[in-house]
Amino acid sequence: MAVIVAVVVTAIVGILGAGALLLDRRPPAPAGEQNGMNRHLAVAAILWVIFTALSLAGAVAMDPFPTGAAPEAAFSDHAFRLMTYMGAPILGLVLAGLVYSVLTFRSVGGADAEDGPPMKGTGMVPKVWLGATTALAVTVMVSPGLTGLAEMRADRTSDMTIKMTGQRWSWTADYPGGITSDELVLPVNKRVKFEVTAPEGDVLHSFWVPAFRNKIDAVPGMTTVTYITPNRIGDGKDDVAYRVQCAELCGLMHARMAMNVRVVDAAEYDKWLAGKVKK
Ligand SMILES: [Cu+2]
Repeated sequence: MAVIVAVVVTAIVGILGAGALLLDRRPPAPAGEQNGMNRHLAVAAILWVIFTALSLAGAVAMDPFPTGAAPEAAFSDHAFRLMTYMGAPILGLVLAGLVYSVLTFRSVGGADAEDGPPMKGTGMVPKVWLGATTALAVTVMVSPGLTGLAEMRADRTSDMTIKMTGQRWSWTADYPGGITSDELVLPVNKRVKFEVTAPEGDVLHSFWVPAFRNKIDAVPGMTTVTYITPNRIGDGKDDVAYRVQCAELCGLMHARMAMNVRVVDAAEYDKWLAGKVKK
């Protein structure tokens, strides 16, 4: 699916670029110069296609994500991949222009260091480019941006609620029944509603578990809500993706503002909870 999108995007950019060149109303250059220019553009266009294909191949092959331990993680991974594919033609274009210019137009020997002739006006190219890239950016904001967020937030049901409080520079997890913990233990495959906040007079923090991807701000005196369904057992001691990490620069110990996360099976969760109650 994403590959198809990438190919379609490349095609659209190519067609718009060609259209911009055709619409270019600058007075034609002398015949010899024009032929040279056409050759340069032709070689650069071929390089563009090659570099775009290489970038796409790299984007398809790479696996940049930490462990994903919730269905919600799939949304951001999908959006990340999509935008990487859409960025490939841009990277290809920049590389084509850069590499070709460096190889072809470099000064040789004692060539003079004077500026070239000034360029006046660039025709329709910048306008079409601006229009095309704006359209692409708006498209991504709407889908998967807004549609993905709406889909992710549609399900407001949950099996349990945990209150997360972020304060300089630690997290506290409050479970139902007055249980407080300095470790976030979650039963696998249970949908959790996180009510996230920070004490009055504190600063902004952000609740983020890399394995779940999503972040939500912890705002002093306000409660923000996010829903996660952990679906893979894991422990922050073995995999750093399982940790609550503050994701909003909040002062000196911001980087250390972390809490261990453990996703466990139902029996282990009950055992842990019973141990907490006894204390
Ligand atoms: Cu913080």
